[in-house]
Amino acid sequence: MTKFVNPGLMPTNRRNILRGGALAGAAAFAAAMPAKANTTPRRMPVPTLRAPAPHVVQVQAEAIAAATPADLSGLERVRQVLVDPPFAPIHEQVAAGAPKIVEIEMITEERLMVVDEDTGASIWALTFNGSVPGPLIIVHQDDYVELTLRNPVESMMEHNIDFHAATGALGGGGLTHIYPGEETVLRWKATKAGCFTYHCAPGGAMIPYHVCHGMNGAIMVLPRDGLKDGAGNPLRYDSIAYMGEQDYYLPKDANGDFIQYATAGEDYADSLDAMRTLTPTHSVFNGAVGALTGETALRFDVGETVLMVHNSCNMDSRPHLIGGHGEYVWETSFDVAPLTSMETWFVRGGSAVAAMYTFEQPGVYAYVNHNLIIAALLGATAHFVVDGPWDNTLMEQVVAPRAIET
Ligand SMILES: [Cu+2]
Repeated sequence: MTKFVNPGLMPTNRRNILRGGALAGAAAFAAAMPAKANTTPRRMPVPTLRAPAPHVVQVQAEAIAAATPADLSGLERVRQVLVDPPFAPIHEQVAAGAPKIVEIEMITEERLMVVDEDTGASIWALTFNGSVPGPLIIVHQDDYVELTLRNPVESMMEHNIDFHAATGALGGGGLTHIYPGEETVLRWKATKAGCFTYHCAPGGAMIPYHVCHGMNGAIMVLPRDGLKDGAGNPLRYDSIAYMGEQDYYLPKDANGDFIQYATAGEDYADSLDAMRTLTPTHSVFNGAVGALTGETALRFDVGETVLMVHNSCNMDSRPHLIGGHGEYVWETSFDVAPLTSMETWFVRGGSAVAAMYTFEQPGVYAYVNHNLIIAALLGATAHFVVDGPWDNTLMEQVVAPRAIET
């Protein structure tokens, strides 16, 4: 296997980056190393998206050094304990009191994950807190998010985080590059209300590589007075279903079998070749085929109102709830009136969307990407199992299937 980015699979660290005379950023690292490592001729050149030029970094550093210190001493601090998807952290739908500093912690964890049990497809996933997608964060508009980001010493790679909800420094990506064994703290003000994606963005080809290895998630920034319909009436939910749609590009060997790799990063060159096809081998909800079906399907009751938060960091998606609807859909921002009575809505690649629905019938609902090839063949299907009484006025099987009389 070609070991292009990480010859000998040495963990990336600040020391070996600097020894290569390169800027922080894995694309620059890759560019500094190929003569020794690239034992197999590459079919395509290394992509040209690069780390910022030194003078740009210097200008930003000088501006930050000259900035007036922010006095947030009067703000209350609260800690939000993040939880694994598809669940949401404990939160209030309407903010109590003044804006707060919301402290959160995330670990950049590199871990081997099974993508499809039927084929044995697996990936050394790059994750926030060990899950794909990363955990859902929930704050209110004008709160401050204060993230402690840690990269375990066992990691192979540099990581960072770009919050689409944040303003400046590449969404925080420019201020959060951490190597194995490092941590950083970033605070930013949530000025925009809506659902937003976040993702790792180390630089160059490493950006899609990390994103397509699972390193993305969503933050929901609620209006301080909660969600509203187009007439300004309050809208409240009983529960949240948080789903991340993840496209994977898993390399195959000459026999068409998925290749197993020994450690994170070993698949780098093969993955870039697979990604250049723009044809995912899998596109799944919450990390793996069937992660939200069967025993792990989401469960609700008739009359329950669920807010479906759908993150799609890389590919466009068109979610549809088979047997139900998007009663209220915020495709863009919570500042605008929600779309209503939607059959299928749209998630722009690189964003997260919220859709609200109150279940009226029991049974199984399939939440799918209504590119049905992606749903049925690549994996993007989740199941909602709903309990409660059946309403014959909404639907009734008047005649069960029977032979046609001749
Ligand atoms: Cu990363």
